[in-house]
Amino acid sequence: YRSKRDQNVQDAELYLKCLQSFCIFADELCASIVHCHRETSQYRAEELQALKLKLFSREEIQAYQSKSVDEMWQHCAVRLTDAVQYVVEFAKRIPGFRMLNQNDQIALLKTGSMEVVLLRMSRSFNTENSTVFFDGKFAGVEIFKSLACGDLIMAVFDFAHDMCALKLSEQQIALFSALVLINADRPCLEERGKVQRVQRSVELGLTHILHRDHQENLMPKLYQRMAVLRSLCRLHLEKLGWFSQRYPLTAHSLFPPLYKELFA
Ligand code: CLR
Repeated sequence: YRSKRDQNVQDAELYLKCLQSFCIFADELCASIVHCHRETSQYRAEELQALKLKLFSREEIQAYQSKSVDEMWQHCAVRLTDAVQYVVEFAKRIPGFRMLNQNDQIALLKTGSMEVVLLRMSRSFNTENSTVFFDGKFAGVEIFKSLACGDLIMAVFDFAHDMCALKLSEQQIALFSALVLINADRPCLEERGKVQRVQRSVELGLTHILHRDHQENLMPKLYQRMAVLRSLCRLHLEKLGWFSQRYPLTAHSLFPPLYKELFA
């Protein structure tokens, strides 16, 4: 009886040790992903908070609305590519991402970078008046009128609104962004198993901080949002296809190379 009891005590100790080292691992992983997110977030949360009252004037809005379709597309493609560049930098700094082979890194960025940009948009979004930080001030949907893709813009704004309602912390956004990027279900992966292992560790990290924040109930909601992100990006690609057909010259020679490389 005694030896059985000793065995149980030993097992329990071992279990606690494992749990402890797992928590240290998860803590370190989270801390490093949060750090990468902070370093590459383009605008700091406090900075955005301070700019909230800077809105475009009626004249400025009219100036955007009277741009031609291809002029406004080009303008937005440049802004979008800026934002994508920060996401690429974020990805490159995630410890697990660097361990993947180059082709898989590119495949993940091709499908995930736009999703993370849209996820990050919720940080730059003011729900009180449904405006987003764009070109140095806060802009409503009407600014994007001349893009001629109102349905995409509405869907993107709705998504930002819904994301804000979850009131995620910067740490939760960081881990969620990493999970959106490192997704073993993406097409064209060469070493899917490796991606899956990295994905699992990020998932564990996210679970860990949600547990710590007593917000485990967020997990299913975040998975729902991932599906919405995927459909938004499909819509973005559809619109881009439509645009390139109509304005092949702009799409071919005036869009930023990175934008073309990732989305065309
Ligand atoms: C995302 C978070 C970044 C800053 C940033 C820069 C450009 C913004 C982007 C955010 C959100 C989406 C955005 C974009 C410019 C144009 C684009 C508002 C806030 C809209 C959705 C139009 C897309 C047009 C394409 C079809 C060309 O830190």
